[in-house]
Amino acid sequence: MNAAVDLFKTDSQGSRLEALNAWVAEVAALTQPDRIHWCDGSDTENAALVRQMQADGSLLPLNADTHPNSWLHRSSPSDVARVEHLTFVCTPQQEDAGPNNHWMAPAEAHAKMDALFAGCMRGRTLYVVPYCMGPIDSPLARCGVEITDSPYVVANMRIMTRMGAAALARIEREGEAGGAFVKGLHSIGELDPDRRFIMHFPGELTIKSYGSGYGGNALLGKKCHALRIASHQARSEGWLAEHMLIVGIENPQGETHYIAAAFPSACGKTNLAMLIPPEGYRQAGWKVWTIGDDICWMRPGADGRLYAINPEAGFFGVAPGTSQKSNPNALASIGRDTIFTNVAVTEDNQPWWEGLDKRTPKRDWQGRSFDPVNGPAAHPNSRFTVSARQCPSYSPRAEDPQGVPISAIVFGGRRASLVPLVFEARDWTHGVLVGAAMGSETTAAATGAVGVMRRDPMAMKPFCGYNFADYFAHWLSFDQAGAKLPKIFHVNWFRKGDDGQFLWPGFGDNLRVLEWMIKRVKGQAEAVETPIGYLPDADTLNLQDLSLSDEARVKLFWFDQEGWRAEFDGIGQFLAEFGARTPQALKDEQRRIAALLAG
Ligand code: GTP
Ligand code: SPV
Ligand code: MN
Repeated sequence: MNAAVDLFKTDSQGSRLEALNAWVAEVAALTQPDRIHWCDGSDTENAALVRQMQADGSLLPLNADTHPNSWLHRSSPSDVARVEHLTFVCTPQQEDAGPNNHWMAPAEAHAKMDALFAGCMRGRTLYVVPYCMGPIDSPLARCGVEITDSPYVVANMRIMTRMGAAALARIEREGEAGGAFVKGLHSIGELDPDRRFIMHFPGELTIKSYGSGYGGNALLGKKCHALRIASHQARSEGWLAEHMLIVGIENPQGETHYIAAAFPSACGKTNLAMLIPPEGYRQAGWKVWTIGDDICWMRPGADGRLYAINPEAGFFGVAPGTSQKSNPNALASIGRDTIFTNVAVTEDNQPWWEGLDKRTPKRDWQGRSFDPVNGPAAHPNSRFTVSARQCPSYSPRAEDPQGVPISAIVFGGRRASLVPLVFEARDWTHGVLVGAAMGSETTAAATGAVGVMRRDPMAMKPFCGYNFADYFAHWLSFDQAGAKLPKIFHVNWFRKGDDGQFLWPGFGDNLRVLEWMIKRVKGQAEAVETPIGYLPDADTLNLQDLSLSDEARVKLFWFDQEGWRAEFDGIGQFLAEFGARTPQALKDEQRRIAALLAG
């Protein structure tokens, strides 16, 4: 073992892999922890961590009768969401990060971060967290090691990834064969928003995150590795790392189609991934299988189709709005062995959030006695962390090392007006434009204003680790001879009527839209051709047993030429922001449709 590590009390022998030991030693020398703990992911280790967090108050036990082995964590009130303005992609050339990312030169970023990390773990334990994104035996999976001083992060990483001894063994095997693992260094620091940065060094497969303990800022396997670093790796290796759920739809004939869907944060991925079919569909024998709810890694298989895995092993889901009615599978998943972050609690110490039920909570997310003048009881970005295995609809195919074949890719956002319920892209190039042109109203998943419409290509605005123009080109490059690519669709569950209410019931009823897509994939449904793509005609989408208003029946299926003309001006301006790097094929596609709309 490396000599520098011996300066500290360690409770294991470290790794067989010299490169890993050397990195841990280097980080320990910088951060000066009192102890080093190599995580094995065992139940014993987790129980000890939980005991320790209970003792220091960072985990509060919830009602053990209703929610066995479940915990509440209250984060620092100024640390409740991803911080996009403090998130950087550090490439040697700024153009490689693109206008879609905040950029800092690597040397400057390292210097800034190393100054923050210097001595920051004094009095703390440094945890070495080996993890694998994807099934341990999958060729599509990739490994990383997160070093953190937060036991809460360790406990969450254990649920969200394949963490511990098996991951370490794969890292050692791959390392000895010359392969690399992603290095993520994290400290909660002082949880000071003025001393908080999330830095990515894609060329070095390195992440440095300081000053936050929350979600995507701190669980480095998730957005930092599986999207920002992985998107960069995927580009050079010929695959895609996407902010997408993966769901399997089994029809009454027993045939399952897998659909991958990209919606921005807090726009319905978890809900669609765990959908419960409407009554009539259930009786007819439709089933829904959850593969993943947030991230999808896909690559072309030998047969030309795209095969996808969920790199995660758990769900870090939005709590507010989750109810027996909206998402019974999520509710069934979180009845035990769950970590809740920033939810409220009831009189008898059960977790509670807005939209759960009619009870009045006793304490809000900050532990104050609940008073509506202080705002919602649960923070709008409060979350549950739970193993995917606890989800009743979790698909056995989620553990398939080869992944599942994707029949359709869906893009969508929150659009109160203009955008119809569903339309289909003409071909792959048009589909890439549909993804690139996505817009959505912002949500509480990131700090900043809520409800502001912004362009969020492929739901990757906060997560693409390189220039969007190159990313669009990478997407276009999959259209090759022999490729059997999925059809591409766009949906909008969030269209509002004149009264400001949603026109579409959403949730389980979204299956009606997925059924239409599958029929289109099989060449079995009619559609109306418009300049923006194919729309269902009102009788090919099954609206049986739905009480839709007349306004909904019109607006959900309406192509508003006038409105789309203005939208395409906006899309043209957006693509122009990426200058000469924007692929010509994408600009041509935008112009072709704009010309049709003008006619
Ligand atoms: P991230 O985990 O942040 O990436 O979010 P997500 O995309 O998984 O979003 P999620 O499924 O957690 O939904 C976020 C919010 O949207 C919740 O409050 C849901 O109740 C609401 N929502 C989800 N699906 C629908 C829908 O079909 N219609 C409507 N009206 N609301 C929905
Ligand atoms: C998102 O914001 O898209 C999330 C939550 O899934 S976080 O893990 O914080 O990124
Ligand atoms: Mn997400």
